[in-house]
Amino acid sequence: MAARDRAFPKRDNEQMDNETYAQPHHIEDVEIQEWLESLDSVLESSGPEVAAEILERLRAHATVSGIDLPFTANTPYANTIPVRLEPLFPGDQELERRIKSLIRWNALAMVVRANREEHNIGGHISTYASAATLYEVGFNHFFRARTPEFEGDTIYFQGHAAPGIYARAFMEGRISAQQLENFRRELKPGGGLSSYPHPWLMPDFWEFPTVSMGLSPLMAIYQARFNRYLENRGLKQATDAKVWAFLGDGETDEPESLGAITLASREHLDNLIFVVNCNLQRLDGPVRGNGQIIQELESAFRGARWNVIKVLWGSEWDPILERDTEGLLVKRMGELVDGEYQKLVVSSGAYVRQHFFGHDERLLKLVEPLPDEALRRLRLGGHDPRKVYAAYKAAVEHKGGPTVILARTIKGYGLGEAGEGKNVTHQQKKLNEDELREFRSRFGIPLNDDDCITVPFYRPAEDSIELQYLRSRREALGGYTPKRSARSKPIAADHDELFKEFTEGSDEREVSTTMAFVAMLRKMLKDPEIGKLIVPIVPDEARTFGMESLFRTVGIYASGGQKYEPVDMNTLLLYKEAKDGQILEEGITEAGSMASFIAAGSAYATHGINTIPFFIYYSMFGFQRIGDFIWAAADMRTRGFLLGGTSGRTTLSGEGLQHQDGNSHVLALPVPNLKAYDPAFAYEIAVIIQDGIRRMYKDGENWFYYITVMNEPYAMPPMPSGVREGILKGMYKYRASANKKAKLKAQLFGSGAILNEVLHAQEILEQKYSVAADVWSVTSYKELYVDAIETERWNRLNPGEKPRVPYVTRCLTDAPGVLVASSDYLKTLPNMISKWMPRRLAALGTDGFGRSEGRVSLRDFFEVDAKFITLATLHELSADGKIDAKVVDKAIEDLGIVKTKPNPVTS
Ligand SMILES: Cc1ncc(C[n+]2csc(CCOP(=O)(O)OP(=O)(O)O)c2C)c(N)n1
Ligand SMILES: [Mg+2]
Repeated sequence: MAARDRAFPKRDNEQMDNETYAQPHHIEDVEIQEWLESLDSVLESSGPEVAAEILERLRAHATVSGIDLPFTANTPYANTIPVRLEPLFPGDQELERRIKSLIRWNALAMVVRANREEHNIGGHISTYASAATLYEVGFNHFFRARTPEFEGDTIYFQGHAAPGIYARAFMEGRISAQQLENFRRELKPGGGLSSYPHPWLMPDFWEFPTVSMGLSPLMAIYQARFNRYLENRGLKQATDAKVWAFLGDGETDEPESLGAITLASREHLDNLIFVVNCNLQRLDGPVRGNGQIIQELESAFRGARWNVIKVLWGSEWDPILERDTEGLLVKRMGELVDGEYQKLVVSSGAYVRQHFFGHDERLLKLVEPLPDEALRRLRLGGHDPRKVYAAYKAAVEHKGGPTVILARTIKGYGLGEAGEGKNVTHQQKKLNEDELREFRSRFGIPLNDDDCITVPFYRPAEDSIELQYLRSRREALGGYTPKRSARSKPIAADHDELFKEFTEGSDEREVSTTMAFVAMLRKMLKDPEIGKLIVPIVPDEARTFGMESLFRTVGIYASGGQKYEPVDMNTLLLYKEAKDGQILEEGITEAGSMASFIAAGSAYATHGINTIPFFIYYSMFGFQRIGDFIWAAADMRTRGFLLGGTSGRTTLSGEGLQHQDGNSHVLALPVPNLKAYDPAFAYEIAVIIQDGIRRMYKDGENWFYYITVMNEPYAMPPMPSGVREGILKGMYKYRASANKKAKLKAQLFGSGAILNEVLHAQEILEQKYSVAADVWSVTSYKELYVDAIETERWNRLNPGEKPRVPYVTRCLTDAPGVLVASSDYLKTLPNMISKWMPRRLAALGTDGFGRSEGRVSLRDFFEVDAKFITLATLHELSADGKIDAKVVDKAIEDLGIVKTKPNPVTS
């Protein structure tokens, strides 16, 4: 340690500043030598671990001593796996090359043919062309299928590579030539293939929708984590199954792509492998023309403690690198920016010699023996099966954390003049005759000059060695993939008993619908059949929703268990984390929580396990923030319940513009398989959840649910008889007017907490204005709307039949009087069903920006409270000529409505 004292001046006070170091200290060689020798002696006596520990401590000491040590998470621009550690390639490389070439051809053919058939139908050739080796090595050697005995690997295929995956399935005999012919034209007779991976459109094939860039990397991370959750909770056997996610290098710019990578390392997800196809290009041009995307990604992933494997150079480079004893070539490799590399791809061998190697005489010497053509054909790592195999093998064997493989490839590989490495290549869909012949020759496709320009699909004979080999490889890996099937055992019970208590009312006790839901959740968690299947998911809002008691009862999932004594150890509401904890407390990430929801809600297909996710969150941060994940969940046929908590623009008081949600029910409209409810009472929630569990998990229907719950406390009434069906269909009469004699009549519609305002208005109208009003609870405008448009369509297509009547129309056929609807959401919700109502509808709602105010003021501001509902009703009666306008004017005064108040829609 004497050496250390000499090398670093002692720190004698906190004020030491740069001046202390102003005179550069000349380091004598002998000084360095002493340091190196002491390290060597430690290495010899105590081994590399101790030596590493000392260096680490030294680094820490240097940092606290104020020494600014340069940091780099990068390794040289070279393959991570050295040649000497490369495993033998176990397959028949030549046969695999031939199979891959045929797949390349068919993938290209389906895009070219589709566009000949129908101009501009689209499709992508270049993505798969660059990724073919990455996939084929996986298919031939790594991707294990799902079998009854083994759950199989889970693979997220890059969306734009879909033609290649179809072309392989064609070779496997799983997809017909007719289907290939109808790529991107699913509606043609005989069916076709969807443009991208969509489980909704191809439920027996695709498992994961990946084409909205950035979603699949994040979903894959949470999927790998959820697999561990299932194991740690004893819901499935622990296996070495892997989650593979293939992504584009351009895709990594999406914030979701890298947004959760620290979770993967924190959770030690060695069941997770990312393969980033680094062709250095995206759609418009280079990903980082002026930089190096691979090095950038390496440092991000290494910084996040991932195992990073770079596969940059193919085997042809190995002998050259071996001759490079001074490390000049690797240095040169690291100097070029990606724009320069892209230029080399499209250039001749002579150009490569001059501009890459010509930089230094010594580099030129290294490649002197090679002709120009050989220089042009120096392969990149991602196109060399041996290098890719080595990387995959290292990845599947890696323990303790996730792996990312950064594989360098060429976008549009093999397209030659038609687009290889060119900026336009992403959208290349047409090849001329010469280009087709060149591609054919380059990949040895057995088609003559005339045949090849008709771009036929080519599949070798059933007993050809290619198909025999391909089949035998897949047999060895358990069968074909991708393949999707819903394979969980349906739940058996109806659970009437479980939900009964919630239909009985709260006996005047004031509770919110959130509290009611949490009480249901608590009870469901105890149920012998579904209890263990429930997956509560919350993004750091459990206390907001009054769920903290669940921490103690079912525990928060923590894969490593709880390593500390919680600060609230001795309280009833202690923060209990456990290896088999049930709650997924995700922290502040709605995207991550949604990815967990997707993993849990699709486990019936991925794992054959009926997990039932309940994801509760601040409703404003749902559709509005992570709408595309919800869309992906829908595509994936995800089942489960989304709970929009603290919802309602005027019901969530105090929070203001950002938090108050009057939007989510409108944003829920476009998701076709999502049922959206805005219930007012506990029994409505009980009916919806019970029925949802039946439909999704017993009858296997592909729905998922959005239910808004609120934090306004009020007495929960018992369930009136005969309303179950109405709750589910979207509306039912909750309270008829007691005054049968009144001449003035009205039908009032209310949803969520606003139903109470409507009930209050009912009283005012009866008592002060002699209007007999019936009150309806509208639980779902979306259900009413969907029923109406479906009925309308049926009638249009069946002109000779007795017309069907939409449910909303049937409800109101004999309902007299004016119609007034109010909700805590945009007025468009009631307005969208008004055309199926027997008369004109007045709609009140919360269009506009929220305010940080109390509930009473908010409802006055948005004009959805009892007095505005009363006013709207009187106004409608006046418009019908039933009362004088003066009565309305007087009412405005009596009700205390300020005519000059700000307009909520525009203020
Ligand atoms: C969220 C989203 N934004 C934009 C697109 C349109 N898009 C499709 S592919 C693509 C470029 C992909 O580049 P990269 O990720 O590098 O993949 P490559 O094809 O090069 O392998 C773009 C912009 C998309 N599919 N999703
Ligand atoms: Mg790319």
